[in-house]
Amino acid sequence: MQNSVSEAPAAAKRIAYIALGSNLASERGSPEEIMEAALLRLGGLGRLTAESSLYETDPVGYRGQPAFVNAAAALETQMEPGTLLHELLAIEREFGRERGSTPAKGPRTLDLDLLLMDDLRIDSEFLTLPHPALARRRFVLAPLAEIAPRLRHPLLGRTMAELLDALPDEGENRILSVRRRPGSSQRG
Ligand code: PH2
Ligand code: MG
Ligand code: MG
Repeated sequence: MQNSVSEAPAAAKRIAYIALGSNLASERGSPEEIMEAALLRLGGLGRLTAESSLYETDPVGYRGQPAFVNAAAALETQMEPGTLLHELLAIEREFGRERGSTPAKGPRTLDLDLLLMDDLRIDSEFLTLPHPALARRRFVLAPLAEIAPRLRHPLLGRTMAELLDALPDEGENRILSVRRRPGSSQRG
């Protein structure tokens, strides 16, 4: 079809997988309320095709902090990876995230990590895809395997369900509880 207004080809749609985490209340409410609000907000960036349950998890890396609430979401978007990352960082700030004044891996109101975008491989100063720690962290893999069990890791060649099975459910990687949400399921 001819189109005299815009001749630029439409950008490809990709599925981005995003990890969410919170272990600090803010004026937006408790970590659970922050997660619900953040999932709604992510829907403003594209089409949310799947949202996981909420996972209560032991803190990994920096022990002296409250348990986290973690989740994962799949977002269909035409944004380029760098643009999407920029948007995720802006949403973290909207939700009261302060970088710099707080310890690395310490308590946070909202953490949004870009895990995968289709099978893109990126290794830049700002963004690494797939996320390098993805396969080591149960708090990331468990919600991700819930929404995308058959999704294959572009470098490791194994599915999310297989990678999760290979991780011990003990020590630092413990999941304390799982709370199903009305929106949680595999979709699309
Ligand atoms: N995030 C961290 C450090 N440790 N532990 C859990 N359980 N969940 C997280 O989201 C998390 C963490 C830094 O991003
Ligand atoms: Mg993180
Ligand atoms: Mg982060």
